[in-house]
Amino acid sequence: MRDQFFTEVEGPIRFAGVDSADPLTYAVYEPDRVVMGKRMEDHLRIGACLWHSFAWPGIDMFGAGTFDRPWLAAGLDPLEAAEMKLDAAFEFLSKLGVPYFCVHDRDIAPEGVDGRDTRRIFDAVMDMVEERMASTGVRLLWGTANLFTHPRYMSGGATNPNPEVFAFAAAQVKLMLETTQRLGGQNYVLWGGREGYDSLLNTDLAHEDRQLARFLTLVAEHKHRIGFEGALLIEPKPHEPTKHQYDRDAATVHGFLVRHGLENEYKLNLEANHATLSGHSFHHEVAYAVAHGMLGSIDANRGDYQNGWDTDQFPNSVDELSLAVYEILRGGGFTTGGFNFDAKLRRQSVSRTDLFHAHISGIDTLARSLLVAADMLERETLSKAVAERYAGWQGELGRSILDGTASLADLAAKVEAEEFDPKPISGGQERLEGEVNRRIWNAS
Ligand code: XLS
Ligand code: NI
Ligand code: NI
Repeated sequence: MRDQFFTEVEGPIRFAGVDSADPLTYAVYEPDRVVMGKRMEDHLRIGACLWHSFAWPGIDMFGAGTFDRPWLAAGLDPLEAAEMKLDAAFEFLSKLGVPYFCVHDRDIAPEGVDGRDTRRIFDAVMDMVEERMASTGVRLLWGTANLFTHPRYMSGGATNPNPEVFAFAAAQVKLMLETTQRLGGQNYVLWGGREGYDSLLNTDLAHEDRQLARFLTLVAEHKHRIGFEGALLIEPKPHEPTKHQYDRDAATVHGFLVRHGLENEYKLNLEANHATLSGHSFHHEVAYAVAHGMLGSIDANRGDYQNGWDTDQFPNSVDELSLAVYEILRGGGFTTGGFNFDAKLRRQSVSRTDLFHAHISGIDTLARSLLVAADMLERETLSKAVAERYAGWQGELGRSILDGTASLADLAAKVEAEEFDPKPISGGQERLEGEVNRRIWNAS
């Protein structure tokens, strides 16, 4: 493995505290620091993604690639380009000092001239990945298949009107699921970027619903057949690239899974920017998943308050992330999941070293949010107030309602007999907002 693409950075990046003048150090992230009985690294389980940082040249709808990424140059032999890309990626990951990475099949193994050639490239590339994982110790948080870039998928993979495309997508997922297992991946993710529609005028909604359910059932069956021990995760997003995507948000995906008897087969991979695109806060999406036992993993990033698309910026707000991390901790923390930086540089951040600055700042934001979340949990900043607010449900009336013994008529009779006259009690939102802020300002 060559070690030559990030020569400005010595690595591995070390913790040096908030007062360090060196931006290529961690200000808060200390992998071995113990927080609530667990190492920071084991709480956060940080990973970097290979798509935005290594497979995207900095193009946008109006302009050419701006980044200095020699492995993406035109005219290279696909295997030579793949090898360079993997060398760069694994040099970056080990210098950054994070335990995991995430990848789509097509980020590193492009399609060849025909099916056989595609398979030849794929096998050779995955051997290279395996070697680099072994030599660096970096592990796979999750693998996934790209079912959205190639024109064959323009009308969807699982929800394509053509069953041959469904079969093609199934074959691609089968191979990538098996490869994720071979590489020791902790999860397998399905993001349905084109599982949706652009126009209802040409779409059979009920048919596509059945197709998607069948696809997810087949994937779950195959997981059990091969004995993959990781978790299957679905990543919600409301739209982009299609106008409407079936996996809109956590609650929609959860409802779909329940409707098709798949709720024990899949969990959720929640992305901050997808939450805000769907009109929710990221805190809401995480809280929903935790409340229903559906939390799998997180794609860490952020949107832009002025733009209505998936800008995938690096997270920088402790105020927003602390509450999401709080929910994760409250739910017992990650099992197979972690924080994957599904985030990309701005197109003007052309230096390769910018990749380090972006990840370091995002990782420190997460680490700081972890400290705040742990502090809130230990001090019962929110849990006490919430428990008090619902305390009535511990009494006889509350229990009789929830265990189903009280009928509507029983309740009506009780209201009359006992002359119920419940008085409004303050929800105390501003007080709690102030208390959360105190933890954000003071946690250490
Ligand atoms: C795109 C998604 C994608 C998934 C993996 O918006 O975030 O990157 O995480 O396919
Ligand atoms: Ni994502
Ligand atoms: Ni995204």
